[in-house]
Amino acid sequence: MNDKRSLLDEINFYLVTDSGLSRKGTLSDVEKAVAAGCRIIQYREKSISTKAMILEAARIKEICGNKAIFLVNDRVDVALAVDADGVHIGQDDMPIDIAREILGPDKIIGLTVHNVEEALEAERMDADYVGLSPIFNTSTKMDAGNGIGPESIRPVKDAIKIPVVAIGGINKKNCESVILGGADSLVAISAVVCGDDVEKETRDFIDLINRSKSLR
Ligand code: 3NM
Repeated sequence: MNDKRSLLDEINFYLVTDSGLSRKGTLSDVEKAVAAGCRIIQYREKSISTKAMILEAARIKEICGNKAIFLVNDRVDVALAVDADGVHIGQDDMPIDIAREILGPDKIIGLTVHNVEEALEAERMDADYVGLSPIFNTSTKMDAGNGIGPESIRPVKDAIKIPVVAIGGINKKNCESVILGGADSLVAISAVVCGDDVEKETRDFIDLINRSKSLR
């Protein structure tokens, strides 16, 4: 049993890296987010060689230590190479049953879903959590499509037992609507890594999420 798995019950703010948008660089962003109390990091890198990814992923794994879950976006091979805690995959990435077979029962697998049907299927296929997207319009991922709105979270949350992580266009102003909408956790990429102070932005999000959860 992967003891990091228990951290899944405690996740609040979820950092996804983006080297294209980051002002201070991926490693700095991860360090600052973990220092601020972020308990889950997803390394999402589309622009460097596999070798460079493995070197960077190994550093991120060290930074996360026992404090944060460390997942790799899409690349099951990179996750295995550095013994990450798991992967996050999209609907068009490696099919989840194959990823599970390769990674084994202890690794964490998150799957992106867009509606209740995909969420039910994700749970049936043994996903550990779902990423529901995109909640709002976003320019960070060009092919994300139109925002489904925070009111789309509750039906998904009520349909499944695994955690629901909201992503897409989330900022400090609309964060409360996402948590009150039923999300267990949320990702905000541009709202955090485009800022000057990733540690402060992360702490602000964690505070906002905790405060919004206390209103539910
Ligand atoms: N996936 P921001 S939206 C990585 O819809 C990602 O699946 C999405 O960035 C999806 O917080 C997205 O800056 C980017 O909007 C989210």
